[in-house]
Amino acid sequence: MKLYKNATAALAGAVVGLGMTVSAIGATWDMPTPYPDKTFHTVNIAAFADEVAKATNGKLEIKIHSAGSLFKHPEIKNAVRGGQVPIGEFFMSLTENDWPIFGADSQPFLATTFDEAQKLWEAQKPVVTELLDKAGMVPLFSVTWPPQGLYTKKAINTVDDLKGIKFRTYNATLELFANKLGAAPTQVEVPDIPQAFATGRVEAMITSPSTGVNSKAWDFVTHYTDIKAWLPKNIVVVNKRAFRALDEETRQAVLAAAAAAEARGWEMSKKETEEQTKVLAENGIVVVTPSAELMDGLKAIGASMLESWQKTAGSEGAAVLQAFQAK
Ligand code: PCA
Repeated sequence: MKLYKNATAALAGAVVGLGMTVSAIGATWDMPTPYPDKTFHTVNIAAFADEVAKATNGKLEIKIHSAGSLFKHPEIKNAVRGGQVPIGEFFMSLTENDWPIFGADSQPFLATTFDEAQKLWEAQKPVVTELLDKAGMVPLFSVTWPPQGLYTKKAINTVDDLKGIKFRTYNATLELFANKLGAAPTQVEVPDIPQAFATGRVEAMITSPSTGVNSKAWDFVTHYTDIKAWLPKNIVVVNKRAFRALDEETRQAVLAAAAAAEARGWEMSKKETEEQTKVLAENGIVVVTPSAELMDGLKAIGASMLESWQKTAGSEGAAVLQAFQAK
């Protein structure tokens, strides 16, 4: 049960399912997110929540529960879908087993620059919106992570150097990639990365400079190879019924704050790329430009994976790829 902000609200208040409190004064939305507070995505969402509160004069408050503290990351999508919480954030490609289109941004070497990532998002957006709509959700905004690089305990010159290594993964596509490399994949959520390395469950990972810095990667790896493999995104979605329950003015305020958050988030991500790569180097990690041989090997695997993804993603996948390539 919630604590009301004041007695008036308590008298007029009603709890409308877990995670949403409504009163004469306004509503409070509980928002689960998967990543720790210092993550730039979480910082951006905090700014979004502030903006919504200001624009609505406190009529809609969004209370962030970061780092999987309210719902574990893999449960967030269904928590929003089922109305247990009105709003939430998740890693888009985590849902790719249900919705292959959500995994387009994690296909190795399909979109490897911010510009391409933006075009891919524009191509995905109509299909993503439709799929979410059918599931009773509305997308609010999506922000990319910086390009994904390779963290290891030794120099990696060819794909063969990755054989047999215990590899931290975060979605089905990365798991497949690791398997194709001959590495041994294990799924680990971001808050658990340091411990997974410390206990030897994993020895290498592919992730952004941001997540490398947030997890203090210098404590457990020595090399960062800047392979710019893909730019995966997070998405913030809202439950359709909860959204419709807002008055028109509040809805418009949420949409305006969401548009601002998307633009701001992409800029933050660009800035992070350079700044956080520098922080890795400052803390003693050897930042490496990948060899042509390594990149050829990785890209060959990526090409075969894209082929099988196209089969799984069917006509929707073809439409997204076509729209992406047309841009
Ligand atoms: N950090 C998140 C997703 C992609 C990224 O850069 C992670 O490592 O799980």
